[in-house]
Amino acid sequence: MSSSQPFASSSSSPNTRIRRRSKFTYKHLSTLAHGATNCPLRVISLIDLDAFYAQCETVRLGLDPTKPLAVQQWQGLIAINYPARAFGLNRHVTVTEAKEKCPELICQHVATWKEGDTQWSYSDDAFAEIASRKVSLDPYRMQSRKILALIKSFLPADKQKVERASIDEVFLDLSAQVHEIMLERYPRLHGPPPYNDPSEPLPRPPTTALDWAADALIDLDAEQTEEDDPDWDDIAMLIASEIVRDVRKAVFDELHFTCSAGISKNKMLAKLGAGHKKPNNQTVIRNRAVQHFLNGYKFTKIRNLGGKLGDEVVAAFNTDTVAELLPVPLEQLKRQLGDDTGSWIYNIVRGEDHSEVNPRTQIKSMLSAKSFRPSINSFDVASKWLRIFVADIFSRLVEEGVLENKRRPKTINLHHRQGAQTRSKSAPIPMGRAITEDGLFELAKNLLAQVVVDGRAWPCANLSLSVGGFEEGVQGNKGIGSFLVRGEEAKALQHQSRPETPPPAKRRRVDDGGIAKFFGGSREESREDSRGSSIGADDDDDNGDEHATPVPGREPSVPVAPAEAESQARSTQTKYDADAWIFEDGSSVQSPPSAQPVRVRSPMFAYQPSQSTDEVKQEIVPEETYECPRCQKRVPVDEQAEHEDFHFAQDLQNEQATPPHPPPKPIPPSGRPSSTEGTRGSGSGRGRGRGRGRPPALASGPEKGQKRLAFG
Ligand code: TTP
Ligand code: CA
Ligand code: CA
Repeated sequence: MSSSQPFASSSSSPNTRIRRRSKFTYKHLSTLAHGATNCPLRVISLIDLDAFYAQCETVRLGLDPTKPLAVQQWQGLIAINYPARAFGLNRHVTVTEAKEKCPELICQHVATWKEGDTQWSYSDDAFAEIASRKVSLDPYRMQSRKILALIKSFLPADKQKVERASIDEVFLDLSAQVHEIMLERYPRLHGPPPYNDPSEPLPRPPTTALDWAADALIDLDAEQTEEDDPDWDDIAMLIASEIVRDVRKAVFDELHFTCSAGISKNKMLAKLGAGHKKPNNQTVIRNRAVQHFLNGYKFTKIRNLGGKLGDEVVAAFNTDTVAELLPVPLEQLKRQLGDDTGSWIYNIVRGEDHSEVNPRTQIKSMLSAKSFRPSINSFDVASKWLRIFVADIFSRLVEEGVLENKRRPKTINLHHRQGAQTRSKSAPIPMGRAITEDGLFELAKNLLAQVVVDGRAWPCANLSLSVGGFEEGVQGNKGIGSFLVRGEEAKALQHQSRPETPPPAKRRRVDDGGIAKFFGGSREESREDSRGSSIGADDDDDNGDEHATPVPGREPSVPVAPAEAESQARSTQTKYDADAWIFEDGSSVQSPPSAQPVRVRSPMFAYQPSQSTDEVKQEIVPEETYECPRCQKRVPVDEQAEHEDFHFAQDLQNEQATPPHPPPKPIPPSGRPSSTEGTRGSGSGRGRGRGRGRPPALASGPEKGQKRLAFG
């Protein structure tokens, strides 16, 4: 499909004689300078690292890059370098199968945190210790950041637009830089336009052959010929391809990574182009080659069409190819897919995509998780994992500038899975003081304590901790006052490392966003439910807004399982959507479904008075019980451990939520509690009656998960 045939210098071609004027105007040229998304001269590139994790390991270990290497995670392979791919290896083979096919294969296991560790490390035994270890992607993130920094340093500071699209991909909008170079090379373009009219066409470019060097050039559309003289869009692509070639060379020379790139008029085409010829190649899709290029594709390979939406379109039109979707009229697409989505698809299969390269893509949440096989059974063990999650998240927060107070998360969330039930607890991260690792750990333990207080915490099959609701640091106008921090808390700014949590009554007011985040948490929880077998994944994600430009008329696609699948690493592969992970779409977590009535749900999170002794008295005394020495209640023998955990949790909470401040007032059942109290959660619902000596249940209602069904 590609050829590197250069343009012929063809001033004598009949076509040229007819078309002496450029298709483009002075106005078009000036919009190029501003990177306007509707500029017909626009140039976008996607750079994607080849076999990224595998290259990271090769570089880290100083190995010969021509030797076959795969990155192992437990018994699966998650990245395979190109020399190994030559043996027919892919992500669907196990380590054993891979070694049979390629005996000299180097299998490097990913770095892991070991239970109780405060730092990840590489270990030869990691693959056998799935129960006590958790995968760390830090080494790859570190390389990713280095590469990104290098790319940015290579491009002119005032003309660059760089969007990190995933751990190993960046989009570049090269329009402004290309514009500058065009004016340097072709001073005639400086104008002014004839009659001072910007809608006048530009002069034709010189008819010299364009040197595409080693680029893979996509063949032109049927009605176009290479004999046609180039127009300014071809020149713009050529200049962009030179820039990208230089960037790739710098990445290789300085960091020893190879990458592939696509260069075209928009993000969608650039992304397809990057995957067109790998490894270590760049593919140029000129405007005159777009339809020819796209016709050969299944639309399910197009960005945003890899998942559910793509499946819907396939089902609706009984085809998965671009070529067969082209004849479908716009009206029919709209009728079957809705106006917005229909128009979007109509344009996409014609190569039209006006989404912006968004340099402000920022992390919205960070998550660290582990599935336990076998399940874990005590607060103690769970705390050790929380310690790891916190260390993991904290190191990412540091990278995010939390120490300098550049950005900080507002909430911390814990998801806990026991059998089929997942429970989530959430709390605000106190403002007005620095976020510390110890402080986060205390908050996390407190959330776990709330789960334990609810009862039925063990055995636990999955724990995940996340922080979210990032906002800019408290600076300038957005001062302390705007957070309603009281005097003594304001003073605490000077005692930045105090980890303890102020009691709810004096916490910063949590805005609607607080509750929204909490709802968000619920949705994330259901997202996990929908993951099926991939629930078992270790997870350690930074969620940004990869889908900054979601498909119109659609909820952003639900993120799919990230890299760290455990034993079923392979099963996640089928669910993987290159657009939707690492920087998965965060918005399903961020935006609450407006239909869900905050007011009705709030009482579930209400702070409960610590003693509601009436209810406790109603407990049923089962036969095999023991008397708890602390509360003199009779507890079923088989629940002794859980009951002790309950006291432990309660102590912990008391420790964290006692004076200097007085405890908050109980919320009257009919009253609408403040959202601060709400997020404090049902975990404080001590003293409720659930019988059999268990920690009593929330007087105001069932578990959050059950209640949610009523509105879901
Ligand atoms: P990709 O860019 O999809 O793949 P790749 O870089 O390994 O190979 P290619 O040359 O084809 O681009 O993913 C980037 C990294 O993400 C990859 O090196 C490992 C990780 N990853 C997973 O852990 N699980 C997956 O299912 C996929 C697809 C990638
Ligand atoms: Ca890649
Ligand atoms: Ca990639």
